[in-house]
Amino acid sequence: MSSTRERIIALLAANNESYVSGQAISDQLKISRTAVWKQMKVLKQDGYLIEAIPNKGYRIISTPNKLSENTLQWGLQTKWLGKSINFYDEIDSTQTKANHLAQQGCKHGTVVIANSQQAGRGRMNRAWHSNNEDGIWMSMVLRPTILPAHAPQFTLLTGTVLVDILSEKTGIPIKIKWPNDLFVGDKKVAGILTEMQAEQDQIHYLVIGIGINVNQYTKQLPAEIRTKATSLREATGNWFSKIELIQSILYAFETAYERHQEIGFSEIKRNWEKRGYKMNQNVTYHSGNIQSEGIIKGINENGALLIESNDNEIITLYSAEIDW
Ligand code: BT5
Repeated sequence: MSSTRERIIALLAANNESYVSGQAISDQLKISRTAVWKQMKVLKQDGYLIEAIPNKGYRIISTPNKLSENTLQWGLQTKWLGKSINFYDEIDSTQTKANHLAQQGCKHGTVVIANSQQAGRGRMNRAWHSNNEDGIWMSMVLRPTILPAHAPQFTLLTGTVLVDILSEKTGIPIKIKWPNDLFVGDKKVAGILTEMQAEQDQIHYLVIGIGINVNQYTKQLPAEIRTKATSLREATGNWFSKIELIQSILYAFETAYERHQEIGFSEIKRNWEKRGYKMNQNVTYHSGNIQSEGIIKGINENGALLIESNDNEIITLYSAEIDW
């Protein structure tokens, strides 16, 4: 269930250029006129430029998607994650910036967020299309005390957190395609990029990058990914507040991270396996030059994918091409 604030923003944003009367807001959201007025005041304090004309109503002048350090901090319920937010209107890549900050010794829980990225990247230097203000592009610096071999656990943890928040906010089923893609149906809606600096038995820092297509339409995406990608808006027809989403993700991530520190990986494994794309289904995979078939059974604590081969053997895949 979304908050009153979120519903007011959604209502005003849906009406775009036209005014929505205080009475209409009060009726639709089932809150008093005074409550509407109070919410508007808070929204203005929160950086929204709202025009209020007597006998006409309210409309948002400045883009409701506009993020800032203030709008992100306001209402953020975390203890340590995002207490330091580095916000950029435009940046090459939040991931690159977060790596630099981490090298300079920034605190555990530092977050870098940008409205748009000119050089967003995925794994193996693949491009991540994010030169627009309609998605969430953010990176988190973490300094966990676990073995470097277990770092992929955080990619899996992030996947489960994102699936839970995005499913709750959108009401649509979302799955995690191993290791780091979020899928709505057969289309990618978000990606996760985990990078780290470590020695043999110690992690100096992890940077977890999250990219989510939120309010763009597929036709705004480059031709090469248009048929393979989707956004929350495309999938639901609804506009979403990026601020609310980011705050929910940060809070849920912090909670899941602390739980992981406390009880380890077993719960994440179970959660992930419930949300895994094509779990218990047959897939073809290529490892080196060899092509085989098997059933996806789950993941292990190193983040590897477990596949049951035709002769009932469990195969552990760390990196393999899978014909999804
Ligand atoms: C990923 O890589 O999916 C990780 C994406 C991480 C992006 C975040 S945004 C914040 C932070 N800063 C950064 O610079 N990066 C992180 P990978 O699994 O390698 O997938 C890359 C592939 O996804 C590309 O080759 C395209 O096929 C596809 N792709 C690119 N942009 C996309 C988009 N906006 N939506 C859906 N698919 C996309």
